[in-house]
Amino acid sequence: MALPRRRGKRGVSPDLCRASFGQAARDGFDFFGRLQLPEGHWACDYGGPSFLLPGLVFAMYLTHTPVPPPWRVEMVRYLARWANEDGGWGLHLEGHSTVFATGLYYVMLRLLGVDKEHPLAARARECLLSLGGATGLPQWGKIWLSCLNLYEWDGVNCIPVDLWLLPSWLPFHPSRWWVQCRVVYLPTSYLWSNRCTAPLDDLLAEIREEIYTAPYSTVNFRRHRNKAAPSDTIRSVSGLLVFLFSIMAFWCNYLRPRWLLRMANRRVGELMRREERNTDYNCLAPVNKAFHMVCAMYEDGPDSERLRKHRERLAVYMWLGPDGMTSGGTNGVQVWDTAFAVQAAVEAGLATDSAAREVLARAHRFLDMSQLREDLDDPFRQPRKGGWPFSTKSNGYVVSDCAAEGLKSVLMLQKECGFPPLISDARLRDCVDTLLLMQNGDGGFGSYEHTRGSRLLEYLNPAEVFDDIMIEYSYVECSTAVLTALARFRTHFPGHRASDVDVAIRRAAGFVAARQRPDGAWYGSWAICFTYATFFAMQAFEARGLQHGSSDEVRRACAFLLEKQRDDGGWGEHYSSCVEKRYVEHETSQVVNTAWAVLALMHAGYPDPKPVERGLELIVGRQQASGEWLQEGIEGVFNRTCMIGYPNYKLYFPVMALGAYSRMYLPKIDGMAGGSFEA
Ligand code: LAN
Repeated sequence: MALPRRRGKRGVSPDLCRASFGQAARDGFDFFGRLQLPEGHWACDYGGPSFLLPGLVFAMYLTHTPVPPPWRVEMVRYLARWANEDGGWGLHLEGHSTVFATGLYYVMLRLLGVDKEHPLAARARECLLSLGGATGLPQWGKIWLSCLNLYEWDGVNCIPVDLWLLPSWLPFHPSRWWVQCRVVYLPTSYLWSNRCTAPLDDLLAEIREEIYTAPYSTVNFRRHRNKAAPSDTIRSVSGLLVFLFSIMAFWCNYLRPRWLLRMANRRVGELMRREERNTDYNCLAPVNKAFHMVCAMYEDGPDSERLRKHRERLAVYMWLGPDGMTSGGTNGVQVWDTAFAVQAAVEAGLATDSAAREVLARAHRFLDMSQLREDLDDPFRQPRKGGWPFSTKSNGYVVSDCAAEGLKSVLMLQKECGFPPLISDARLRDCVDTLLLMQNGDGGFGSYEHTRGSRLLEYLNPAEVFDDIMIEYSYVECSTAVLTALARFRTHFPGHRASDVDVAIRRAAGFVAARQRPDGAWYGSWAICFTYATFFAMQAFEARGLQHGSSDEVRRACAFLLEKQRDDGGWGEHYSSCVEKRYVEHETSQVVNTAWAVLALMHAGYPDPKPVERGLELIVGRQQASGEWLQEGIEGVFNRTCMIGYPNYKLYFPVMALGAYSRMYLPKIDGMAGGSFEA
């Protein structure tokens, strides 16, 4: 539906805009509400990265866990749907073919019983060999293939279990690494140090001869330790690390006494069991889950209780969709999506609508149920009491912005929209206490923990395909989420740690301001890309009372966004923005980027409503009769290079943007001095 063109500074018919945007928001939320599950959250196809599913299938193969036949069919169908023209696969769904993805998927296909002459396998093999074969796998791929007896452990750089025996005050101790990295190197240190390798069966022997450009017995694996294929490499292993690897290898191979290895194995075993217990055998994410499963089999045997529990928890990662079956990046996006859905509905003024209230009441109950109510007896884990995780309570890891968005949503429901106080004030205060512990020295907030190590640790990053994975960093998105949650909390609880809260807000705002780029935008670490982060940053400025009229930074941000607005009124960012760290246009405008950009302008109080209205018109024009929006490009990212889908973003951010227009934005610009804007 196209709206009539508007004239004049504020256009001719704000009422018409107001009505049609309001209706579109209502229709959008009505559709989304129907997708809600009885527990109050939303299911989500959280696919995108290509190194997750193979790990789970390898773990099943290595632990003699049969893959149910319908899973096989659906996984193969998924791979067929997403193969590139050249027969290979990329690091993520939309990426160019890499050895990492093509090598792992090829082996996975073969283990699932696909014949090597099947066109899908034959083309993938051709692509893999044209990229140089499996010796070009990055370290994580080499680890998997070594477990499968398809590569030699000598060709994988050292991951000594001994690291976990070191005192934690050491500046490079694993407890100082980013938790996602730490939990991968915990089980892999066990696998590497104990050279865990499957017995060579007929199928594996065949695959050995299919994935290299030379016969297996002639490959010099050691020579390939420090290098991944050029198609895959985003950062090469540092000279310092190569040197350290050789010292560590000497230690592990010639000097380390057996008793020390046994002791370190025991320590790593304890830490692994602790992670399993604390996450109900889900583990933090599918990468460490798969490695843990293999370790459980080597440590406790194929019929152990531990392995049985792991097997039971495999399905939490599997997602069956129209394209087939894959693994999600986590066990879902439950809390995150639910929190934004609540905010979108409240922003759109739907909290008084009886149908929407039912949806919100269920969402509220889910948020109540998912709050983390107690800390863990684990010195490596960030205190979490009162916080929220990204997915479910059983995952159990607090994330700064998930806790913040959860807190904001509960404050909106309970304190502003008359929902019953399911969550006590004491529990809300706990959340704030936990958030305050997460602030970094630079004023910003990281993802799961506060930063514990130096940036110099990045020189020790052995993963060639990801950037910035060694430590927690402060992120603009997380910092803004926490800042705005604290600011909202402060209005309802002015007496709780007032000066701590004030100082935290001020420092976080300082961090966000300092991260503005010379072009006026902010770089987004968790979604694509500048529109996402700038949407957050504008909220940080708004929370401090800084708007277009009063802040140079805000004006520069608006100028950046306006410069990127396309002729059709929308914004469209390609995922290369994240990789290249500069704004790269998508071929077409994207509903999700458009929603973020107009939200940014609205939070900024941009005084001329025309660009906002043009963006919203594009969003309305793309809305289907059902009220939904269709899937466009992939939305999310992590570690700069790997994209990941957030398919619910297209369903609630447009609602938020459409709803914000008349509730938040028009009153704001109406109230501005003069209310006029000279273009
Ligand atoms: C996620 C998903 C959610 C995401 C947000 C909450 C959106 C973000 O604001 C903070 C970081 C967080 C929690 C996040 C961190 C990294 C994750 C867990 C992922 C992108 C999902 C998958 C990814 C994980 C790292 C995948 C495994 C790969 C490794 C390099 C270890």
